[in-house]
Amino acid sequence: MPLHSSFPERLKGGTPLLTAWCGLPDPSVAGILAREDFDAVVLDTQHGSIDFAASVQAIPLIAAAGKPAIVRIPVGDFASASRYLDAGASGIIAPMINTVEDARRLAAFTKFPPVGERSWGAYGALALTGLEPGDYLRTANDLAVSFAMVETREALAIIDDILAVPGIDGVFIGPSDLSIALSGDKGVDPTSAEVDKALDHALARVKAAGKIAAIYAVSGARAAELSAKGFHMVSIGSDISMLRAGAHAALTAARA
Ligand code: 3PY
Ligand code: MG
Repeated sequence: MPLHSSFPERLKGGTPLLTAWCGLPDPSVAGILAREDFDAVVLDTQHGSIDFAASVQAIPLIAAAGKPAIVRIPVGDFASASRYLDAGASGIIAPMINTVEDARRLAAFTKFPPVGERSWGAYGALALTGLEPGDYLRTANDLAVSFAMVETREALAIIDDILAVPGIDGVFIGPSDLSIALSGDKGVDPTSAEVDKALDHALARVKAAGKIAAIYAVSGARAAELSAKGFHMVSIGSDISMLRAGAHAALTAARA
């Protein structure tokens, strides 16, 4: 039985999944956070300092905690998406998908033929899933989730076209970049009323397409609001922000 065969199904199951968000360079951070009550762990190789080798080490640590690992790739680095899936990632988040061509390239690198053009070599994934090569080839396109990030005005304007690309399983909203774009590049406020309005629109379009809606939340409280709106997956904060918040709380208590 594939380790995380239930992940794409659980995403659509009605209960929002909450993920950790890791960018610190040591894979043990992701492995440790996977032991908390998160449903999955995201490795952020776009803005985090975690690199390819550390991410590939983190994936089995996350799997050992019984959780799916999802990797955010750097902008346009679609070739690494295939490599993370080969290593056993259960999902890919691709930032700045602003054209239908971007979405097609993401699908090409994350899905096997006939949907895409992913090349064979999923050795880590075979070890983690326990599947025979033929069974993995047959099921892989449905085992891992490909998220196109919508975080610009351009992407919002063509969200239906992005969602219509075969192999794109869902949309992941980047509310910070979106807030910069919607403010006319004047500021960053991922919880602004303008962003909320855009989120409601994007969420409705994703649901109409029958696909998965995911988003980044700057805090646990914001994650609760976004879950209540109906997002299927909400990523909370980051390892650095949690470390800082923990340090702040401990020092405030100690100096009280
Ligand atoms: C954004 O909010 O722009 C993101 O990419 C989430 O980290
Ligand atoms: Mg962003």
